[in-house]
Amino acid sequence: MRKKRVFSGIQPSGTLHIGNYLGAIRQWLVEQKYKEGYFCIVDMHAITVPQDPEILRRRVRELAAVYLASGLDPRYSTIFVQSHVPAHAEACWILNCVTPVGWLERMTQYKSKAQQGASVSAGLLDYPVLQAADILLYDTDEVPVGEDQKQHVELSRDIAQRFNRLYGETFVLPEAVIPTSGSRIRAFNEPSRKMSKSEAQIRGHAVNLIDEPDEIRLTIQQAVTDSGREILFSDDPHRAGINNLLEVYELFTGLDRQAIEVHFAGKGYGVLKKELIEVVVEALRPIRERYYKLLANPAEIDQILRAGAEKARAVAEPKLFQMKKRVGFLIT
Ligand code: AQP
Repeated sequence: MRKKRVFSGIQPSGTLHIGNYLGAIRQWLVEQKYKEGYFCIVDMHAITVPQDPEILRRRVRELAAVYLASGLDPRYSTIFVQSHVPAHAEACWILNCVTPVGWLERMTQYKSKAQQGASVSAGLLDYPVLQAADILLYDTDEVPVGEDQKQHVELSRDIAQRFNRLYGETFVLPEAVIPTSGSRIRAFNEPSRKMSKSEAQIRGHAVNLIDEPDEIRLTIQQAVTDSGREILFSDDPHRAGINNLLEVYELFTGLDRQAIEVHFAGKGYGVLKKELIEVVVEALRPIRERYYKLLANPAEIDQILRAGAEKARAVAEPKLFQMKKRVGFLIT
């Protein structure tokens, strides 16, 4: 029986925060030995909004270092850069031609980003079709992502179904795998919103994966909570700040919710913040240390990315060939 195929990716569009780790990367590590994982650095997605070329190039390597430092092991998982596998762009074009524009205009991420930007690129509208190409080229079964990506993965399924109906069975229908806890880590300075890479440099917004202990301390100490006293998990939007701190505590300690509530019974928010700081500092220390060691040797990172792209191409190209045949391209 073939191993379960897993595909996921992150844009090299900023510094990674604990939301990216808890919502996505942490899940990638689950059973990586027993699954066939493809983990992509989606630089083509990153340029759907303006990027500084030199900074983008640097961030691609940094993101590769984060993947590796977090525990992705190239012996089991394929780590590669999206633009190194041209099949993604070609497949995207073919899928564009079976995707109604109305499907794309309904995407909430597009709508909110289009409102923010002065000029909206065609690439931004097309973002989810490129994502569908990423996923479908690998006959992906599972797509481990945070909650904000659920709609895009569902669209990938819709596009796959439409292509299969028009041209015959070609694609596996992927499933989004969204963690029950940690799927939407909130901004520490504004708990009504999600923690976001593009805002991670705003003071107090996020704990970044490579933050120094002092930065982690400051961000958590200043985290916005409410005027209540009880330390309990809750869906109440007015208590989103405290719930967010508890979720981060839960995920980094691995304790169950009831044990956490018992532990903090009768204690104040200050105690929770103090303990959370210790937990997060210790959890991120080994990742930060490995990250800087890896970055000191960029040639080794590049070699891992080259080998990853070769492995990815070996899977993506035959699939693209099949797509081309199905739609009627002449193969000479
Ligand atoms: N706050 C979050 N909580 C849980 N998971 C999250 N993800 C992102 N934010 C959270 C998940 O991380 C993966 C990478 O997504 P991304 O590259 O789109 O990251 P981002 O932080 O959302 O980046 P940007 O550039 O700042 O995008 P916008 O502006 O759209 O927020 C995905 O699996 C995502 O679900």
